[in-house]
Amino acid sequence: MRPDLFEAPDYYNLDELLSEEHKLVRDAARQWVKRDITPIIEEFAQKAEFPKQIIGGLAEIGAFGPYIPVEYGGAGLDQISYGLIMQEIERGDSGVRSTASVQSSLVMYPIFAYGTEDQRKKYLPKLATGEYMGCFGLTEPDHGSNPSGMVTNFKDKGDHFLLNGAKLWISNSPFADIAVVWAKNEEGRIHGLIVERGMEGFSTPETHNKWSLRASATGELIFDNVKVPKENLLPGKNGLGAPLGCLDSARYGIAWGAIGAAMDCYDTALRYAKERIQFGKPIAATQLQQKKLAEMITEITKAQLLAFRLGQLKNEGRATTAQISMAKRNNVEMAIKIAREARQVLGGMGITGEYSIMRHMMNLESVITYEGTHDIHLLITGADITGHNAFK
Ligand code: TGC
Ligand code: FAD
Repeated sequence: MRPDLFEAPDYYNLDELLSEEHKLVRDAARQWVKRDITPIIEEFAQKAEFPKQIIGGLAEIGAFGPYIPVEYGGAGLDQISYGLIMQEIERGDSGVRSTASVQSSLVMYPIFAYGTEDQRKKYLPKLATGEYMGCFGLTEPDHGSNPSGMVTNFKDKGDHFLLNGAKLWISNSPFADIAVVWAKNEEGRIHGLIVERGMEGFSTPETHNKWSLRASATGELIFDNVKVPKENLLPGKNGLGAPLGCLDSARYGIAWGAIGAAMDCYDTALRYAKERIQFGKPIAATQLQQKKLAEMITEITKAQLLAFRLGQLKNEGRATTAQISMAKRNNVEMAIKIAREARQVLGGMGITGEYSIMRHMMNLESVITYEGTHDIHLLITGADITGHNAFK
C-alpha cells in the first residue's frame, strides 16, 4: 500500500465547533491510524486475519470504553470524542472500528449500564486495556432483523443457569475472552448473560470466505448445555430493550465511523484526480470528475453536520433511537456511494490494494447490513414519523 498522505476534509470549518479535548483525542487517533493501521491493514485484509497486535494501541487511544467512567478504566470522554475516535479508526478500516465498537458499546456498555458493581469491577478495567476482549451475541441463524424471535434460552438449575442455542455473525467471537449473550428465560423474557471462554459446552467457530470486513474476525457462538454461574446474569435491565439500548450506542458510533471511510475515499480520489493526466490534462480538470468530487464533499459535509448535532443531543441524553437510526442509515449509505464513485475516479488502479478504496467499499457492504439493515433503519424512521409500525 502507498504512503498514507491523508488530509481530513473540513469544508465547513467544523473544527471550530470542537473543544481542545475533542481535537487532542481526534488527532491522537489520527496519528495512531497513520502509524499503526495503514502500513499493515491491506496485508491483514488480504489474508483475512484480524491484526491482534493493534489491541494495545486501540486501548491507548481510548477506543475501548471512551465514555465509560475513569473509575472503571474507561476514558471518561464525551460522546463527540467517542464519535471522533470511531471516525478516525474507520478512516483506517471498518473492521478495526468494528472491534472497537463491539468492545465499547456492546460489551462494556451493557456491563456498565445493566451489570452489578462486582461485574463492573471484575470486567470493565480489563476490557478497557484489552486484556479481555469481548463479543456480543444477539443475531441467530433464523433471527437477524427480528431478534425478539430468538430461540437461545437458559433454564434455572438452582445453583446455575443452563444455556443452549447458537448465535451467528458475531464480530470478535473467534478470539473473545467473554461474550455478552442475549437469551430467553423459561418465561420467554430476554436477559443478558456473561459467558466466558473455557466454560464447558461453549465454542466459537470462525466464519470464513467473507469478501467484506476481512480484517475483522467473525464467528458463531455455540452453547451446548453451558453451565453459567448465576452471578453472570446482568440484572439491571431485561426485555428486548436491553440489547437495543446497546445498539443505540454502537449505531451512533457507526454514524461517525462511516464519515471516516468516506473521507479516506474522497481524499484519495481527489489526490489521484489532480495527479492523473489523460488527454494532456489532469482528470481533475474534467467536468465529469469534478461532479463526482464536488458531490462527495457535499455529502461528507452534510454527514459531518448530522453526526455533530447528534453528538450534542447524545451528550445531553436527548438523542432518540429514531434520530440515531437516521444518522446511521444516511451516513453509511453516503459512505458506500462515495466509495463506489471514488473507485471509478481511480480507473483500473481503483481495484488494487495499492489504494484503500476497494477495501472500504467491500467493508461498507457489512456496515450497511449490521447493527440494523438499511431497510430496518428506514422502517424505524417510518414508524417514528407516522406512528405505524411496518415491521410486523
Ligand atoms: P419493538 O416492539 O419495537 O421493541 C421491543 C421493546 O424494546 C423497546 N425498545 C428499546 N428500548 C431501548 N432502546 C431502544 N433503542 C429500543 N427500541 C425499542 C421497546 O420500547 C419495547 O419495549 P417493551 O417494554 O414495550 O417491550 O421490537 P420489534 O420486535 O418490533 O423490533 C424492532 C426492531 C426491528 C427495530 C429491532 O428489533 C431492530 O432494531 N432490529 C435490527 C436488529 C439489529 O440491529 N441487530 C444488530 C445485532 S448486533 C450487530 O449487528 C453488531 S455488528 C458489530 C460491529 O461489528 O460493529
Ligand atoms: P435478515 O434479517 O434475514 O434480512 C434480510 C433482508 O430482509 C434484509 O435486506 C432486510 O433489510 C430485509 N428485511 C428484514 N425484515 C424486513 C421487514 N420487516 N421489512 C422489510 N425488509 C425486511 N450480530 C450480532 O449479534 N453481533 C455481532 O457482533 C454481529 N456482527 C456482524 C458482523 C458482520 C460482518 C455481519 C455481516 C453481521 C453481523 N451481525 C452481528 C449480524 C447483523 O446484525 C445481521 O446480519 C443484521 O441484523 C441482519 O440480519 P440478517 O443477516 O439475518 O438479515
